[in-house]
Amino acid sequence: MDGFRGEFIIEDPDGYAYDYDEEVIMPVADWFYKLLPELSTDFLNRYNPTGAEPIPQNVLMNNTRNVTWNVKPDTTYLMRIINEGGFVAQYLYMDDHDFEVVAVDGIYVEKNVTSMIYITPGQRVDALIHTKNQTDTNYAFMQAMDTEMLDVIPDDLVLNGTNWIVYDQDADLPEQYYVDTFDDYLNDFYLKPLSHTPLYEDPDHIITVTVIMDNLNDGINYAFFDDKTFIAPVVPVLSTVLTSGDMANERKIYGTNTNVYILQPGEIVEIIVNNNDTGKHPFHLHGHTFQLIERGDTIPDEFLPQNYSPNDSYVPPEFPSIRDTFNMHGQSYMRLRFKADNPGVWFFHCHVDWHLLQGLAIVFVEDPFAIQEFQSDLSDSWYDNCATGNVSTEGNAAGNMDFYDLTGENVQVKNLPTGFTAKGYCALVFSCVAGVLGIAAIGIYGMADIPNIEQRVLLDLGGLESDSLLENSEGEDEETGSSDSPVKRQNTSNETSNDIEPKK
Ligand SMILES: [Cu+2]
Repeated sequence: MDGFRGEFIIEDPDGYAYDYDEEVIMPVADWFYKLLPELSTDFLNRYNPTGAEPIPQNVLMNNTRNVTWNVKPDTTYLMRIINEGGFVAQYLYMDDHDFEVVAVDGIYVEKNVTSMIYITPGQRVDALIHTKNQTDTNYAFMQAMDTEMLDVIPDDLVLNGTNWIVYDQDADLPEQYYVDTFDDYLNDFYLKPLSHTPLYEDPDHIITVTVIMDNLNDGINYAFFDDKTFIAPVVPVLSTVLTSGDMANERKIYGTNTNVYILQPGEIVEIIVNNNDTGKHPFHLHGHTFQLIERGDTIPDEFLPQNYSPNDSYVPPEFPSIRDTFNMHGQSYMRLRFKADNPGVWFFHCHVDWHLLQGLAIVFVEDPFAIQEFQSDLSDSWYDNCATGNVSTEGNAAGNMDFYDLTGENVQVKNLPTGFTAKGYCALVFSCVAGVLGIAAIGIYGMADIPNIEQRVLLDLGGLESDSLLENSEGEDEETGSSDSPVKRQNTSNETSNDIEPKK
């Protein structure tokens, strides 16, 4: 997020599936003026109990602002769009030009023409753009933040960026281009892979998890899958796989908060993610692409989360959309399937970096014995890195060679206590007593007689010299102990009453 990044393009050895004339790489990102260490310290903090994410200040295209993309007329460009940002998804749209989406996350799809692309952090979209057969007009190429992901919209936030498709470098650059709605973006659920890979039917292994954002006893707002937030183990999971021998397929050795699921070779895995949070989450899986079987609609905040119900009749697409980062709507759910055909240790996590910091991750240990077979000899750099970082490379999640002994593992802090603690009861009792005393005091004061009432009325009506009353009323006030009677207030506004000020 702080800018140490570049684009890594893997060419198809068989050549690109669609014809084009020229290729451009167009990364987009959000931009925070402060660096991550400072932002994350303020974010994961008891003084931010709601877990409000830091808000970026700006949007970038091609790592800058106001890009001029010089084009040739009547040319087909392959634009590789990558959201390299850490948090906010973006809408992309152009004046009088269309995107022809041909691939997402490295998966070719049947051509889809759209005027608007929605791209979350971690997603990649390949689109063909045909330039016009003219050379005298330039066009705006817009990017806009998905403001629904922001808790607040500060005044200084730049919500969109204007870039230009430049046919003539001497011609004017137009003003920004407006759209009426952001609802018309291409829905990636309906993208049909060019491979026509059929639906994986009848999953062998169903993993159901629920996303929850909640506070632990340190007051920090964490992200959970069910009741566990991800915390990195003392020993990297891959090291535990490689040093645990026959025990490598036992989930327990990977620790309590590593959120490990063991996958068997060749099985069809279905992940059902229920989102009990109101925010959107772009979920990303390493080592695989997955099929999006079902995605629930957006549920407005005022309604309860809608979890997946296996009893609802539903027919998945014949050729489901495939990619490695799917966006899940707030308070909704989605179902993903993949085949466990790639042994490895694979992270499944939200691609919003803030949510990953909060612990929104699962680790799949896929076919651990195959990993031992194929990868038993890691490179020197692996061991060097671990040594430099003082990270142990053997043992269970706690670094113990007795693999069932997890003493010393990294675990989440205690839950916030449910209900009242002793301190809470004390505070409640004292608050009640103070409240009762306060009401009683008002009652006693309100029922009390007002001394010298007739004289005071006369004074108000100008029928009495104030001195004669003041002598009296001071004496009265001392008796009742009250120094704040309404009558005296009236007197203090009287020029002749300065002599009682010190008493007030
Ligand atoms: Cu998230």
